[in-house]
Amino acid sequence: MRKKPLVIVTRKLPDVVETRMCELFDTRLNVTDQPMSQQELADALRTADVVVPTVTDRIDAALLAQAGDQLRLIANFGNGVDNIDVSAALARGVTVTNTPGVLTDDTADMTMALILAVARRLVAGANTITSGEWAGWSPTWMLGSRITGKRLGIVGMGRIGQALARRAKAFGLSIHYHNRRRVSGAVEDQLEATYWESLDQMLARMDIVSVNCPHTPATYHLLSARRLKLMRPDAIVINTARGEIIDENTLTRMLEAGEIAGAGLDVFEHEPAVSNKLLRLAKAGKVTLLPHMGSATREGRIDMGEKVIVNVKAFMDGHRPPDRVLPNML
Ligand code: 8YV
Repeated sequence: MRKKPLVIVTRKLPDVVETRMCELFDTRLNVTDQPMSQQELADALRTADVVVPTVTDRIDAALLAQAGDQLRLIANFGNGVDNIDVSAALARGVTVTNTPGVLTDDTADMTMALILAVARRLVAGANTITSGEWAGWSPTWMLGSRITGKRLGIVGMGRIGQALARRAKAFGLSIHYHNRRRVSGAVEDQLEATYWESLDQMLARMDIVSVNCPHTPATYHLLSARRLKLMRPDAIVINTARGEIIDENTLTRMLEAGEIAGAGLDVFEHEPAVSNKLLRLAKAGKVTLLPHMGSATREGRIDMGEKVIVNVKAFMDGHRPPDRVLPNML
């Protein structure tokens, strides 16, 4: 009988996913869920046929240079692959797959939740109750901003951007977007979305800006200091994509100075570190911060695991895995 492939999983996955993986493959799990050190990752790349990493594992070119010839597949548990130097992997003949599609709705829901949380001061309001500070209703207290009728600028109109647009449209926001490629007329019509070829021009006119593009070398600090300064002082910024897409230092300074009204951030430039300045802004009720939970639903994490299994199984059976990451996606 053919030997089962050795699959090393770097973090704890949902039980049903781990059980199925153990049935199908010679699987090494991480029962403690402690993130692997770079040394442990290097050992995994030297031993396994397949490595299943997550966003917390940095698999860069230097690490890949230490991989053994037996390594054939990196099946990322996650949609974004900025934790992996995909070009270096492909150059070594290692296939990379991800888990697109199954976390679209959950991430779009969380983006909408952050828009509402920031505009309507959800966390600050809830905190007045738990801190015992609430002395009763008043006509001019805890006022936020209405979102109905406001302009939402979506940076990145892929699956998640479009899912956000559908939700936001139902909330009465007008939909604007910037994307590398303009989406089809049918999609634009359905979403009643206005395309902005110039990101600069769009940013200058939006009430709410949401980042929904992948982090690639081309999108690193896409919302640079220069671009952030184009935004209106009463605008808010939402990011459920990757921290690196926004110049976080500049955003923080502008929030402190009142040059941007608020922010809802689920991701940070140096995760899991969050700067003291952002923490102070959160305490002051100017920003809502979440610990990278955009896709964190039980259902989503099982679906992501199933995608990983399908990719590994297809690859090991000699087929093309459905979610290969190709150079033109980077
Ligand atoms: C995941 C994500 O939690 O899939 C992604 O790109 O950002 C998250 O929703 C994480 O990446 C899992 O590795």
